[in-house]
Amino acid sequence: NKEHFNWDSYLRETESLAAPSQCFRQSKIPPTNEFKIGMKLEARDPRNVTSVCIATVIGITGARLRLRLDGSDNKNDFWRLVDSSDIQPIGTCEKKGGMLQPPLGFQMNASSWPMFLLRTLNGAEMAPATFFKKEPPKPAPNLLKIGMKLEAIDKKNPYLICPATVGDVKGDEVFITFDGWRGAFDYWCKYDSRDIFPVGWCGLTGDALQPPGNNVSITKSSAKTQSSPSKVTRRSMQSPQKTVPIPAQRGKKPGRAKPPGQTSV
Ligand code: MLZ
Repeated sequence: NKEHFNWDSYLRETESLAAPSQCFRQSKIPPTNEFKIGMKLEARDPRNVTSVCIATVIGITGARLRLRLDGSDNKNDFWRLVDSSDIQPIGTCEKKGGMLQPPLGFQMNASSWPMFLLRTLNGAEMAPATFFKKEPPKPAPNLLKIGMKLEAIDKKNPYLICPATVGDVKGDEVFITFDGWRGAFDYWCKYDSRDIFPVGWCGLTGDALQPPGNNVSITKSSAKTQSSPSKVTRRSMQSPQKTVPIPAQRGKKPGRAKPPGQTSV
């Protein structure tokens, strides 16, 4: 199941087009990730977005950081791009007249927060300001179109970036459908979401792009489609665009024609 996923052949096999990079709120050249594990920074609490908390870098993946809020548990890790506006150097909050807050679910008595904060920051390795990159601007209008391919974060498994297709567009909202997963992970988001990336993003950042699932047909953006009842029932229920079944193995090369195998994690 470690077959290498290749966008070029996948786009060809699915007769689909990659969404141009201007569609995304991502820098054309991904920001360099200079962070090191153990470094501390300030981060907006994802579960309580009015709070700015202390976070520790506990993992590095491509242009993203795996973060854990100090004083929280290990079940609520989250991932942020190094050019996310949700993170900033230690001291930023205070400089702006704000106060660092305990994370939602702070594991100690609330009264011990001031001392906890002091001890947490004392002797901590703080990520230098130069490691934080400027968030790219919003692209002007929504240029994403139904059928375009992209890479998107699986919100149910946010460490995963997966091949996806624009399933629908309504104004500034786009419906992200995950190739080969029968709609189970699909979601609506704004076109300028930081969770969606152009094709090739993971290749550039070194993040691992998941292969598509093999649960359903490949979504195809071209108009032609077959629709015998058996094929129709295999279609992704939430995918409005035309689909074709995964081609059967061609010739003698086993597995070449179908999308690379995926792991059921
Ligand atoms: N193996 C896990 C993760 C699936 C990830 C799908 N991403 C679009 C599961 O089956 O739930």
